[in-house]
Amino acid sequence: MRFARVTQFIWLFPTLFDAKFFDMKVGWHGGGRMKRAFFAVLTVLIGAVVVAGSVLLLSNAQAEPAVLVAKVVGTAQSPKGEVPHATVELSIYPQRSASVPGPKHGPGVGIESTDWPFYWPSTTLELPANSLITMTVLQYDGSTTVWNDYFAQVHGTVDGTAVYNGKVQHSIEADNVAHTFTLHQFAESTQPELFVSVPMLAVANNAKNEANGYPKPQEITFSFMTGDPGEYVWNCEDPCGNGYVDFGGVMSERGWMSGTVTVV
Ligand SMILES: [Cu+2]
Repeated sequence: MRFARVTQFIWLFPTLFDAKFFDMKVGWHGGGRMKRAFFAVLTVLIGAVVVAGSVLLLSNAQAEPAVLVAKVVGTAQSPKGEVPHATVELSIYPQRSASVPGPKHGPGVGIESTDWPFYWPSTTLELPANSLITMTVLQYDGSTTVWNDYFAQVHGTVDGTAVYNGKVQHSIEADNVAHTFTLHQFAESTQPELFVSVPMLAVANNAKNEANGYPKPQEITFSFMTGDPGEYVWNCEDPCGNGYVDFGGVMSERGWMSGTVTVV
């Protein structure tokens, strides 16, 4: 939309820069060569400003937190033998605070965005290929009942389980889900299929806040295997946004409840 606004004005430039039009309006009668040079420089300068402005507007609209690169910590035994082992640490906060500034953008989220939950410090993840990935999530938010019990179950991890505060489980109660980490994408011929979905256990809605302004978090750990390089997306499948059945707002916002996973 913003880009369209810029392009609406581009057609005006030939009229404005037409020498006759310019002479007529401001009565400038310099030498022909000088005039051509002047308009050539002016056109290039305005073109540069238009391009720079468009790039700025577009990149701002799609602004993303910095890429969070998984940390390779050694090797691990996996169903595929000994492979690199990498870890990723994320948190889920119910709202921003002085200690957790949260995402800086959010088109469509608006000024109310301070009260919306988000994954932190980034939703743009980069994982090593053909590796065992262990994700640890500190989850500080309360529950919003998941619409589909499937997303209260653990899918796609190494043994189909996740560890909740030290306890190994295949699922949690549907009304005790705060969010999900659901990694997916249609498999294309150039990349393997990768599907992982883990429900994030909710903090009790009456839990007291600690000194940092958040309640004691739930700790969720799970491991899965990556295959060859590929581009994937992930999102939360627990309705924590607004709009139609609460799947709007932050649910569809990268930097909040949606993101990308690049396997390299
Ligand atoms: Cu969510």
